[in-house]
Amino acid sequence: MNTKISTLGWGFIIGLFAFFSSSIFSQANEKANKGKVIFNSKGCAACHDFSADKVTGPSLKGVTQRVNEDFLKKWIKNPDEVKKTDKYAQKLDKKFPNSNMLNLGLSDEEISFVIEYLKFMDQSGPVKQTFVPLNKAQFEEAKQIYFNKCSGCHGAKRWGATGPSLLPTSHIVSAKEVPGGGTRDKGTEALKAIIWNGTPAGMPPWGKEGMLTEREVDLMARYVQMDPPPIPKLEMGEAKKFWNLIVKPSERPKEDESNGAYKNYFGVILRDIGKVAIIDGTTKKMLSVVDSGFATHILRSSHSGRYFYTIGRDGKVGLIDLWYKAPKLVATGRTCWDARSVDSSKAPGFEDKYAIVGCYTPNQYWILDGETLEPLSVRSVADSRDWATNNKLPEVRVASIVASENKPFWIINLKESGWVYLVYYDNPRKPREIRLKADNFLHDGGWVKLPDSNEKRYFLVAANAKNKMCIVDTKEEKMISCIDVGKIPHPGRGANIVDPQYGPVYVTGHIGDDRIDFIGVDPEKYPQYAWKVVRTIKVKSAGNLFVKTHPKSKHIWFDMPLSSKEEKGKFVNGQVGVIDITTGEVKTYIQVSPKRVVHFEYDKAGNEVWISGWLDNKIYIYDDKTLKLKQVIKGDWLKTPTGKFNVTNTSKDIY
Ligand code: DHE
Repeated sequence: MNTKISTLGWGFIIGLFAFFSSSIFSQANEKANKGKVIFNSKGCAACHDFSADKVTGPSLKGVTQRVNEDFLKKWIKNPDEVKKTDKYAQKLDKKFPNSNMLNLGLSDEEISFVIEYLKFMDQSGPVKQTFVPLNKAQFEEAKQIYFNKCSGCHGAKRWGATGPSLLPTSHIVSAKEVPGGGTRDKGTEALKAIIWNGTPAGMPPWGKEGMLTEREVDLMARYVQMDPPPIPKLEMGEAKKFWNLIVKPSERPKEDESNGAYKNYFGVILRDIGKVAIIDGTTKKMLSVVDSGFATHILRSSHSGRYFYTIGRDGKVGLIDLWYKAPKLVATGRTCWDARSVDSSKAPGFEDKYAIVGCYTPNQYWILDGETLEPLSVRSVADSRDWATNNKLPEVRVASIVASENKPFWIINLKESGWVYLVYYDNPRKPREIRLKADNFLHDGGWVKLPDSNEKRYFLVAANAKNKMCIVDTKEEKMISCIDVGKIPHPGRGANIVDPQYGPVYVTGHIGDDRIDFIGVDPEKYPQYAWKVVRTIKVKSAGNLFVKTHPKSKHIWFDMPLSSKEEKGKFVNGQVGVIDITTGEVKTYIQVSPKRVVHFEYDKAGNEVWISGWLDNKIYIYDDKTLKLKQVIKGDWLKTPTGKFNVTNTSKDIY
């Protein structure tokens, strides 16, 4: 037999080999490509890349050579299970305390694609990311989008807070405290995927949900790889120019024209049009719509309930007088470029007298006259150093503020530095501060209300990126402790109930965890449970923002607006859950809307629960007893409702 192979024959064999190997290669490539899509879209890229370790997670460069494939499969499939026994996994957990490897619910096939991608990345050379910088006009546009949508979580200077740092290169201010950084290492494609799809840790799916277009996502992915712009000052002279007293107190109604109806009014934020609607909670009629600043954030009531204070994300503050038949804006001002909090003075002798505005930027707070909004004094908090390390910080924002009903002070919570200040306002032009150490990234919180007392003594605030709740004793003016809860606690103002087993508890949900935690809050009658998580209820999804109850109710309502979980191709963020206080279990889930719903408020009597259809421009009113839908409020004026504030519940801190 002639074993000689002709040149033509060799050519054929080589061709055949090339065909098979290229098709094997392209199959592998195809799998790796699918893996890349999963890696970017399911949130892996939020914590990992292929350059250096991040504070959020290890570099994955060389991972398929460091650990075997079997481990990788099990680890990606169910990290919590692996962590129970595997020493390597436990070591990883300790090394990266700012993040938990999450169970992303991937199928075996999806996991195999991700591993193919990891192998592919291991075989390729060092990753060099490049990006196309924005031109001036694009930069300005992106700067505005960043301010509108991103800076709250990631910081005006992009050093990170609730969300990771978005600086072009890694920066660590105080060891673990500022996670992430190094957007240039991540690269445009991974950043676009994260912005588009969101992450399981609570970043909303901005693109997928239609809140940013594809073009805007691309702009943002490139913007965060460029250096952040500087932030200008806003001082007394300028604030005085912004101040506008529309109706002097002496020219306002001498008597309540609503005949007491205002006590059941709701102030509803119409977020995207920068307005607030006042709705009569009894007749459900809209009474007026007033301007209130860009993406208005919250409302607070004065102690008497006569006035609503509004605060816009652009730092515009407003005063609405509810004694008018059609409630009216009577004063406005602007004291910050960026703000989230406002409150009124509530101590005896100071009712309705002063207001405070906390700024995100510049890092300061203002005391204003409560009936005119005239700026009285401003105090910088930029010098507040890290509570633990005493390091100077690039940014210190004023987060939540609450007013004491006993003593003339507000509690203000400094986000980045982790300090709580009790700001005495009895001398408002020279406020006195008592400073208490808590923990970093203080955000929202509320009062503890014990069933048999009207005294509000303890205040709980979330140190959200530290996964803690911190407890302030305002009587003793001291910090009790900061306790571990689930990932990224977000109580809103929280919920106070009496648990059948553990006595009085304060309830918080979590942005980054599918759990609702109950914290024991009665050190006198239930000392064994005080300041401990006594009950954890597993819920359908992470991404909770608000919980709510009422002293008359047997229910706690919780939403999931930041959930990126899908059921049958639909987000669950249109659902809310209801916990039965008597059993400590989830009683039911209610599909309120096909689209995202957020925030609850009870009416004055505690019979109805109002829920905002954020994206479908409706307010859904449920009967709290039967859990049945009672009424839907809609109208041309009702656009993107978010927070809702009942006058009685807000002025008296009932939650
Ligand atoms: Fe809020 C409360 C900050 C995003 C709706 N929010 C608060 C408080 C702070 C805060 C500090 C507590 C104020 C207080 O008690 O004095 N919120 C931030 C952010 O930094 C963040 C994470 C991002 C941002 O860019 O602003 C943010 N908040 C949101 C939203 O996306 C929400 C759902 C709708 C919106 O406004 O865009 C939203 N936040 C609210 C509401 C409250 C709130 C309704 C008041 C809850 C209450 O019942 O009192």
